[in-house]
Amino acid sequence: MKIRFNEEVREALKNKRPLVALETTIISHGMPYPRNIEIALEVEETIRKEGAIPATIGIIEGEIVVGLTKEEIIEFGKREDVIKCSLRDLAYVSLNKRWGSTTVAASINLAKKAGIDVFVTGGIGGVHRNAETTFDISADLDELEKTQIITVCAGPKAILDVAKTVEYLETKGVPVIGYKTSKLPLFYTPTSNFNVTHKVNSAEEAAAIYAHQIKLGLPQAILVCNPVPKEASFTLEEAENLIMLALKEAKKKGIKGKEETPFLLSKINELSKGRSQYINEALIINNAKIGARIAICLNKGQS
Ligand code: PSU
Ligand code: MN
Repeated sequence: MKIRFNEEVREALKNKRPLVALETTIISHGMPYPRNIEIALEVEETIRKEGAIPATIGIIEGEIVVGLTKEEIIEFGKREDVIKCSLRDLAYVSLNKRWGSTTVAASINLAKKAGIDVFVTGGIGGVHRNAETTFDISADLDELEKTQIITVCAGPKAILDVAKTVEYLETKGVPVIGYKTSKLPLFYTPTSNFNVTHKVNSAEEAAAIYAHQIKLGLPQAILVCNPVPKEASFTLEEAENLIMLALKEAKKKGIKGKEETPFLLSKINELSKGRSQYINEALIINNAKIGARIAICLNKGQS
């Protein structure tokens, strides 16, 4: 399979330096312009400052790219014809030479093929509310089952059915590791009433579990859940009120399938007058820091 790398990522792969993969759906469908661009670049800078190398993944005119250039990231943030690509969309978008942003599912698939062991995002997709009738379960979950990679997030998004998402991850054998917490963070909130599978107290510990997961021949990803900083978060009640309002709007407008997550995120942002975007920014930067530290620890262990 042909993957295009930028100079920085190619060098890092060659010299076995610590790499952190990043997705592009959060840029094209997760954050409003122009903050999407500013944050995507700041996330990359945060990773570099920690001493690791960022590799943002996307599809440009059909070409699979691991490690977008700064100009390409800006273009991803500006264009309105970028297709949100989960696994099922990759072949079509690639063959037809379109621009595609990769979700968690597509990004971890491509990151692993490129030889990267750490991936950072905001929140993963999961089992949607009312999945018992809609069957809407994000491909992110099944890909986490199949892809050995550390995925750092701020927990499943609270717009989901969290209880079902947690059960689904258990069925799939994906360990949900709390970073310095034994309670599951829910994206907008640093804590919840759900327990994580195990808690780690450091990046070293997270890297060690992953290394051991590989040694044991377990194919799954390790999901590291890093709570959003408390000073930039909603309370559980605030989040739930906003989510209920946004879900009602989505239902009224008949929004479903791949449009649901982007719609809810932008509606919640509108209803909260930009506060949810502020939270989203804080948590992704926070995840980038931890992801970079884990990548560095893993790299030390491997060399
Ligand atoms: N979390 C965010 N913003 C996002 C997403 C997650 O804060 O834009 C994206 C991710 O790319 C994730 C996708 O993989 O939403 C899930 O979409 P779906 O529920 O349609 O599988
Ligand atoms: Mn879906």
